[in-house]
Amino acid sequence: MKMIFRWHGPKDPISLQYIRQIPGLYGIVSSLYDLPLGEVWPGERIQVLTGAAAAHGLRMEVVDSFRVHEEIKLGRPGREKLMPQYISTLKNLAASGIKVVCYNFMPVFDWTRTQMEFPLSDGSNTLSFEAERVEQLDVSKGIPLPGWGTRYTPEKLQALLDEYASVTTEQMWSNLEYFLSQLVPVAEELGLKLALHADDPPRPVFGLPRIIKNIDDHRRVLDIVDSTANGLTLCSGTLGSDLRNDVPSFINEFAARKRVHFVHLRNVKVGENGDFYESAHLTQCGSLDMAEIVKALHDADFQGYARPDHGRMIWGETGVPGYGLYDRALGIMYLQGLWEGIGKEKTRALAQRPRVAA
Ligand SMILES: [Mn+2]
Repeated sequence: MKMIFRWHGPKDPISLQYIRQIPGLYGIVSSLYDLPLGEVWPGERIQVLTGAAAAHGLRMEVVDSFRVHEEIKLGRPGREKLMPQYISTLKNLAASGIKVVCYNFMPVFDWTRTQMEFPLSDGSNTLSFEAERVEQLDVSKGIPLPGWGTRYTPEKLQALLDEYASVTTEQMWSNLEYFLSQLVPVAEELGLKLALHADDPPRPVFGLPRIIKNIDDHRRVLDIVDSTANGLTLCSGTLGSDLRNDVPSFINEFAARKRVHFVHLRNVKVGENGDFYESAHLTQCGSLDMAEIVKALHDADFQGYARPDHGRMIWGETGVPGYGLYDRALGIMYLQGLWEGIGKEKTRALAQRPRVAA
C-alpha cells in the first residue's frame, strides 16, 4: 500500500514542506483544478506538479478530479469533439509519469454535503449530510450548499437539471460505456489505469440519476471493458455511508481481481435515518470497522495507492473543508499502524506454525 496525500497545488494552504514531514508518506495526489471542464491538461502544467513533489522527496503518480464533461455524462453529440481532448490528456499524463487516474461519473455535482462545519462534541468540526436539508431546497433559487453556491448560476443549474430529468439510469450506463470503450484501450496502451470513484453519497440527490452506488454497480462497471485499465477507486467513507455496503467485501472481490488501483480510507458515523457525518478515522469514532477494511487490503496484498481521504478540522486549523493537515496526518498514522500490526501478526503466526517434517 502506497500512502499518498491530496495536495491542491501551489494554492493549497498546506505546503509540501509540511506534507513531507508525515512519516511513511509515498507521495501526493493532485490535479489541475483550475482548468475548464474538458480542456486538455498541458504536459508542462502536469510536470510543474510532479516536479514540485519530487523537489520535496515525494512522488506524484496519481491524479484525481479528472472531471468528465456533462456532454459526455448526458450522452449529447458534443461528446464526440470532447473525447479526443480526453485522449490527449491521458497521453500527457502518461508522459508525465502518472499511473492512476481517478474520476467519477456523477451528474452535475461531485460529492454532496449539507454542512461543512458540522460541530462535534470535542470541539472539532467536519462535513455532514442530512437528507432533510437537501429535500427542503428550492433548486430554482440556486443551491446554497457548501461548495456549490458559485459553480453554476441558478438558470444554468436549472437547465442542467432539466436535461438530466429525461436521462434514465440505463442511459447513464450507456454513456459511461461510450466513455470507457473509447478511453480504456488508450489507457491500456499508455500503461495508465482508470479508477472510478462511486457516487458520493451513493444515493439519488436532487432526483439526478446516480449509477455507482453498490457492489452490483461496481461489478457492472468492470464488465463494460474487461481490462485492468478499467479499474476502481474504492472509497470506504462513500460506500460506507450506506450501511448496506460492506466495504471489506468490495475489497475482497475487486482487489483479488487486481481492479482496485486507489483506495480512500476514512470513517463515517451513520445515524439511524441514514444521515451521516465524517468522523475521525479510528474505528470507535464511526460506523465502519477500519481494521477489517485495512486487513482486507492486506489480505489482498494490495500494492496500489491509498489516501486518508478527508479529515475533520481540529486544533483550530482552517482551510479547504475536509482537507486540513492535522486530522488527515493522524489518519495516515493510524492506517499505517493498522497495516504494520496486521503484517507483524501474520509473520508471527507463520513463524509459530508447527513445522512438518520433510
Ligand atoms: Mn473518496
